[in-house]
Amino acid sequence: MPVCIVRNDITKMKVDAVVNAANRTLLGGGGVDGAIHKAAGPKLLAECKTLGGCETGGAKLTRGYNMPCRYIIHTVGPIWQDGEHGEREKLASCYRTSLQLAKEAKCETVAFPLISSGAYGYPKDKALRVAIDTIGEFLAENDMTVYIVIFDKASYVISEKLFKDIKEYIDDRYAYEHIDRRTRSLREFAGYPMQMSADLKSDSEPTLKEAVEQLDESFSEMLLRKIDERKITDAQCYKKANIDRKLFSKIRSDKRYKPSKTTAIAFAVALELSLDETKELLMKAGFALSHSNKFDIIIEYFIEHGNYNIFEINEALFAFDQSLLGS
Ligand code: AR6
Repeated sequence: MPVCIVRNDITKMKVDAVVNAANRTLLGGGGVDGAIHKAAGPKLLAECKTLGGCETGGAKLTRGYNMPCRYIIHTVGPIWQDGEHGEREKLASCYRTSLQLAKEAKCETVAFPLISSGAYGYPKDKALRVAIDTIGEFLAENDMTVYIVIFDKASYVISEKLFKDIKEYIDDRYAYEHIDRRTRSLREFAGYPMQMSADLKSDSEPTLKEAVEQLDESFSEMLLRKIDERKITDAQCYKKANIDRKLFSKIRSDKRYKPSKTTAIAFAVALELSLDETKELLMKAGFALSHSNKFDIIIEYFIEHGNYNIFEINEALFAFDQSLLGS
């Protein structure tokens, strides 16, 4: 997946380059910086001493030494004051400069910590937004897999308001599901045939017969048709879906390709499908959206709110400990 948020210790990441949240001296410190120097060993400090420091928003590259990565990219984030002192631009520059260095060093995989969000005090939700937006802009033009590594046990990094909104949405839908289950047992008891979809409230859901008829068009065919209808290019679609090019080519060339559920939803989001169209596309891949799991309800929340920003959706999924969208 081109951008992936993971919970891990960054010193354990097996990637081409790990980014370090350093200070202007580049001579080590606490937090991630301390952990990276400890894991890489004393030769890292020896190389850092030759670099002559680094300005805020800049980045410098060293070898990885005892770390599992080939390179360490040391970047210096801004110290948060009040958000009115150019903090955002300086932080975005850290991501841009580091990614540029990684590209020049021919790295295919890079892992970032949430720069500035520890000792430098940048609010975590805002820091994550800058990371995701800036990495997203870079990936629109470049092929690379970028991990954002979150270390803390803190349950969420999205804004409290969004977290609360989604939580309420989930709670409401879970309640519906209980009614649904009751309705379903009553229907079964009364001898009504079961429908294919998990959501029995809507009369517009296809019957089994209709569903079988819809098998005529496969997932891959429907996807390609929708791309044409939306008048977007393949690349615009798979990039917006956070899917890598190789996987997209596989889907394009294999009419009967069976994607994972997260991949199928990622395409629905990239194509900005309505909820009904999303369900249709999912059905072609053998999946449904149900109210009995949080993942599905979160997806529904974003589609219902017309928010098709896959990175924002992934932030929310991450905050609720769910699988992320993409390949
Ligand atoms: N893996 C991933 N993330 C981590 C790890 C780890 N092993 N350890 C901490 N974090 P910080 P800054 C998270 O303070 O705010 C240093 O002393 C942490 O929870 O490391 O840019 C430097 O020398 C937080 O979310 O970096 C500078 O003086 C994020 O990494 C100063 O701190 C960044 O926290 C830089 O401050």
